[in-house]
Amino acid sequence: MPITLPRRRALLAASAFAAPALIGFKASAQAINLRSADIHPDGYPTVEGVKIMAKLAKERSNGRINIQVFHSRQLGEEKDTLEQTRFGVIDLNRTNFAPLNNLVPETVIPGLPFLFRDESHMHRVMDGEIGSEILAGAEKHGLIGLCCYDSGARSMYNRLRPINSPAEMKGMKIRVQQSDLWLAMMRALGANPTPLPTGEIYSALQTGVVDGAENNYPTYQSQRHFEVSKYYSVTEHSMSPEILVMSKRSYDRLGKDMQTVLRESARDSVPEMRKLWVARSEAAKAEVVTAGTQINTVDKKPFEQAMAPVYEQFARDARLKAMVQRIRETA
Ligand code: BDP
Repeated sequence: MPITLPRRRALLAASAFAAPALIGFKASAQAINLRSADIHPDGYPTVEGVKIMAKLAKERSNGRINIQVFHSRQLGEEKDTLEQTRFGVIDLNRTNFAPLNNLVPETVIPGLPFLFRDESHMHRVMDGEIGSEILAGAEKHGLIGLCCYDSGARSMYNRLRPINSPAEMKGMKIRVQQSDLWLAMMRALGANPTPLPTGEIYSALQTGVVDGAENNYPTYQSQRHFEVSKYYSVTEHSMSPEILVMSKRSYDRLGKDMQTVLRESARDSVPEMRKLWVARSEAAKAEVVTAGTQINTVDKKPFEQAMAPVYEQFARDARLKAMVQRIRETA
C-alpha cells in the first residue's frame, strides 16, 4: 500500500520524536541488573565484599547498576558457575583461584605452596603489577578479573589424628579443590587426594569417603567441617586468595563509564572486605576451639620441602618462573 504524504510526515515526525527519547533512555535510565554467585553463606566476608562493591556501584552509577548476590551456592558450585559466567549466564562470580587453575595458567601462581611470606607480602604482590597480570590472564577465557579478596592461609584438618609431619599424611584421603595443582600438592605430601566441590565435603568427611580436607578457619567453621573432623594442624601451606570475576560477555555489553564504575567499585571494596576477614578469622577460630577442635602447630619446613617439586611442574614456562621470582623478590 503506497504511503500517503500526510502519513509519511506523521511517520517521520514519530521517528524524529522517538529517536532522542530512546537515546535518553539508554544513557540514563536503563537499569543494569547483574547476578553474582558465591558458595559461601550470607555474612561471609566474600559475600559481604561483593555487597559493598554493589553499594558503591549503585551510588556511582546513580542507581543504574543493581548487583544481586546469590550466596550459599544458590547458583551452584564454583566450577559450574564459572562456566556459566564465561558464557554470560551469570554476570559476576567470587571464587577461589583454584577452580580457574586448569583454565588460566597464571592463576596457579598465588596458590603455590609457601610462596607468600605472610599476609602483607601477599597484599603487596596482589595489589601491585603482578596481581594485575594474574587478573588479566583470565580475559582470554571470557572472564574479567576485577579484584582479589583475602582468604588467609589454608591448613590441614582431619578426623583421625593431629598431623605433625608429611610422613603422617601417607595414604590419608584428603579432599582438594578441583585443580591439578591441588592434586599435585597433596600427592607431594604423600596423601591420596580426592577432588570434590565444597558442598560435598561435609558428608564425605562424615561417611569416611575422605579423612580430611584443608582450608582456613572461616570455611572450616562456616561449612561446619569442625563437627566431623576435629584435628586442625596449622600447616598454612598455601595462601591462595579469592578472585572476583565478571563475565566478559556482560562486561562488553556496557559502556566505558559503567565498566569503570564496576572496576573501581570492586577495587574499593577490598580494604573493607579485609577488615571483615580479620574479624571473621578470629571469631571462627574461637568458635571451633569452643566446639572441641584440637589445634596443633607444626614445623613447616618438612612440608615446604616435600611440596617444592610442584613449582617445577606448574611454574614451568619462563614467564611463570619469572613471576615466582618477582614475587620472592617483592619486599
Ligand atoms: C574457601 C574458598 C572457596 C572454596 C573453598 C573450597 O573461599 O572459594 O571453594 O575454600 O576449598 O576458602 O572449596
